[in-house]
Amino acid sequence: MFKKSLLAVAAASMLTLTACGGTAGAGSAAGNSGDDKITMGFAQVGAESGWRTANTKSVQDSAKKAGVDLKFSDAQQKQENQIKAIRSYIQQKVDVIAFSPVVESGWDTVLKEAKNAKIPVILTDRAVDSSDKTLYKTFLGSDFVEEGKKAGEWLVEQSKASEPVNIVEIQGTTGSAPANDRKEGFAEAIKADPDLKIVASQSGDFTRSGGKQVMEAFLKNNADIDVVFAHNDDEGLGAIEAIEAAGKVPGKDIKIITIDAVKDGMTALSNGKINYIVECSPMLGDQLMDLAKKVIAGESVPERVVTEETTFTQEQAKQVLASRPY
Ligand code: GZL
Repeated sequence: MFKKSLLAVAAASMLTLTACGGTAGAGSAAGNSGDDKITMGFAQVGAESGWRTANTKSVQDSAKKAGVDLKFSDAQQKQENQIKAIRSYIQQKVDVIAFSPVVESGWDTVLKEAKNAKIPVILTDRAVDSSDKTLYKTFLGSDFVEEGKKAGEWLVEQSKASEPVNIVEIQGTTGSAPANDRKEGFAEAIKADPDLKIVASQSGDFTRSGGKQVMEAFLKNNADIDVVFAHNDDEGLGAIEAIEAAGKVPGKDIKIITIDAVKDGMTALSNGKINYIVECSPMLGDQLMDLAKKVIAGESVPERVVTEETTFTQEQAKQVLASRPY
């Protein structure tokens, strides 16, 4: 709406200028209420984890702060719901569409519809595997391969003694960019130490209940588990419940490495139940609104904007826990 009213104002002003040499105000020439607010359609994955909740809050708070009119939808982790939401934003003629694709593939058709409607799309948090880079303006989010690598590198560093280390992996949502890339990065890093072996790997769908169920199965089928690599804190917290129910001590009998660094994860880390967390920042809202304004104004934006992130040991978690914003 913002972009269209701008074009309408420009056209009308040209007419006005030609007709009477004056310049019409935005409101009167475009025939709208002079509303120069940007309207963004945001199709969120769902509310599956503490990370997602923090990400939703960041997007909503930043939209308010930036004066962006935000239309928001929660897809309950279903791709068809995200596609429906994007189509409804196209119908509503929003100025820009932003979304976090729940899985990497199956987006070309709906993204082509947005392109044909001349509505720019910004990918935030997760990426798509489309070969057509003209279907979106930019990607804002983490380097998930790097996150998986950091998790694996810590384990290689910790496992000096040359004895077999049995690892079970609780993957994120099947087909999602973070699950694919974290798996890749972790496997790449642990190749450095042949004693480190992934003996089981299954998706917990980035949820606490999923992590608990998968860990219960791992404990039943694997007598000797030394390490859990969970693709997010929520799965790691579910694994802790299963490990304790099995009478073992999480963080000691079975070491746990996770990714995200949300409050509940950092609390478990500072209490010694998790051993290491790789940060994945959900606070993408401000950068998203800034990119949206640039895209609508026709300014060039980087193809990819990677977020700054760090890692936490148990000691570091104790120091920063109280000041963590989410
Ligand atoms: C990562 C994000 C992942 C988080 C999970 O950027 O897509 O999805 O790691 C969340 O906690 O569910």
